[in-house]
Amino acid sequence: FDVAVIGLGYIGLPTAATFAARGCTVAGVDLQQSTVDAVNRGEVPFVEPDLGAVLSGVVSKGSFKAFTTMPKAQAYIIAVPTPVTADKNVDLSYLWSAAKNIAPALTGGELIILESTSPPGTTKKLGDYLISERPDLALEQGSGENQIFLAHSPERVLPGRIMIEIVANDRVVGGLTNEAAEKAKKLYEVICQGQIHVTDASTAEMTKIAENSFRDLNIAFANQLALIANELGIDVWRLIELANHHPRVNILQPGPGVGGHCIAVDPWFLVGAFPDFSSVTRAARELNDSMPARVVERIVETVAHIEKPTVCLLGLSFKANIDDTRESPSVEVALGVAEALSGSRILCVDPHVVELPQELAALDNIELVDVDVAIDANIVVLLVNHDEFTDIHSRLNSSALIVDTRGVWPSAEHAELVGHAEVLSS
Ligand code: SAJ
Repeated sequence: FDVAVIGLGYIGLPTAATFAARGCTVAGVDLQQSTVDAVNRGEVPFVEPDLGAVLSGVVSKGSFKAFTTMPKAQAYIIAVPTPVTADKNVDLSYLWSAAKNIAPALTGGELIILESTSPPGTTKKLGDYLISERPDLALEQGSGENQIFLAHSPERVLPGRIMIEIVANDRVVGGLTNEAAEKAKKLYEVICQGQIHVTDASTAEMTKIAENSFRDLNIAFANQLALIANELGIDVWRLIELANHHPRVNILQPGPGVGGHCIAVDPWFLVGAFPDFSSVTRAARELNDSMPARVVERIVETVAHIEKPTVCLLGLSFKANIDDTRESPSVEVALGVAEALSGSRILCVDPHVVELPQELAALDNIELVDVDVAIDANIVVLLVNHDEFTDIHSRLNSSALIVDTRGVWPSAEHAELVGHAEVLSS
């Protein structure tokens, strides 16, 4: 194969399909037999616009095939998860398992690219690991036929826009050697229409972590403003809108917390590696992590006068217009409300989600329902700004209590905590 992509998830599968669509012969590798089977039928096991059409095209053309075992390839792209553990330490077990499987397939001359976001120094560790498994190979420039080429090229695509951004975005490519970086650049030129910036591996690793830590910090600042605006009785959305008219200010939006596998995870790589120099990053992370509990508190306070209120939660995914509920602040809010209001019915609505995530399905006072069933609840909480929810405001019962954590619905008279807690009429 020209390229083997290891990890057929949200990043690996689109990457593999895009290389195959651009004329490469591509192998996809995943430990899950069910994922491999689905992919070989041309089916995408998650929701991502436009991926299905590209995948079924390359599978039926025969330029892409998935395996559970490691094939031989000229280039290996590693796109496995690099999550954090409960105590916020990086878990590189998927990476080491991929590396263990790649090592015996190498013959010398291969390019190995780490795409997974990783703490600084990981690409070097990966290279050293491969050489420890295969002492007949070498990393150093000028080692001849036995040389293997290690590079880091962090993915930067936004879920929901992956098939566009994988081609259009600029890429950063960092090599353990110049030769490795140049080879990686050449490979990405096959799919990438953006600029490809060449650097060393550590800089590339830090670039990705800096981008996501910056976004987390900016969202934390917005959330901090929401808490302060609540104390002042002013509208945080209006406040941010006005501040953003300044030519050099661009504050992001407050919300019920930061979810997903990137922004809520990657800053911990910095904190873990450099605890003495990352107090700002840590504070931002902790503030964002505290938001779901604050939303739960707001909901509980708002319905305090109602016995066994019915609660409608709009949105379960971690952000708008996607189906991904992993690390979703909405799921945390639902769990918190279910615990705090144990005698109540909690009705979750999400047009993109077909079944309750496991941790919610285990509870007996939570249901996933159609919006028409939930709309008459005592309190309606907007957690995700899915397009489908934009106009629901006008259909709500006039006595419904509303908590809008995303600032989507018409501005309330008083902004409270995160967004508006507004009594339409009482
Ligand atoms: N969020 C807010 N307020 C905002 C923006 C986002 O509360 O103003 C929340 C979202 O609701 C969500 C979370 O933050 O819960 C993260 O969403 P996101 O859209 O900011 O980012 P992701 O996780 O979907 O994708 C990010 C992107 N990184 C940056 O924009 C710097 C993407 O380009 C990366 O490729 C991706 O992380 C990744 O894989 O690292």
